[in-house]
Amino acid sequence: MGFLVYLINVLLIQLVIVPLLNAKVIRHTFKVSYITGSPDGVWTSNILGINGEFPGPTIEGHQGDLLEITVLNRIQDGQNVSIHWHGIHQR
Ligand SMILES: [Cu+2]
Repeated sequence: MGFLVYLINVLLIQLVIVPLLNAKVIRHTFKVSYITGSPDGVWTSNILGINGEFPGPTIEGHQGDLLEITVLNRIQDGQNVSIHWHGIHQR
């Protein structure tokens, strides 16, 4: 029983406390607008880009970090914009 408590404490510290102590706030500003591009490599057309790029910028962080993303709608014809992410576990 004593070893199990020790193991749980070690895991708690390593998986929860240490990441929180090293956590950072990572801020990005995404300006969404039309750009000219050919994401399929064939046809060039107006596509939505972020900060003039497609695909958008890479966001890097570590467990426990807080991501603060400001999205500015700069779509020239006044459309609404929404952002979502794929491929990561989010809370
Ligand atoms: Cu999607």
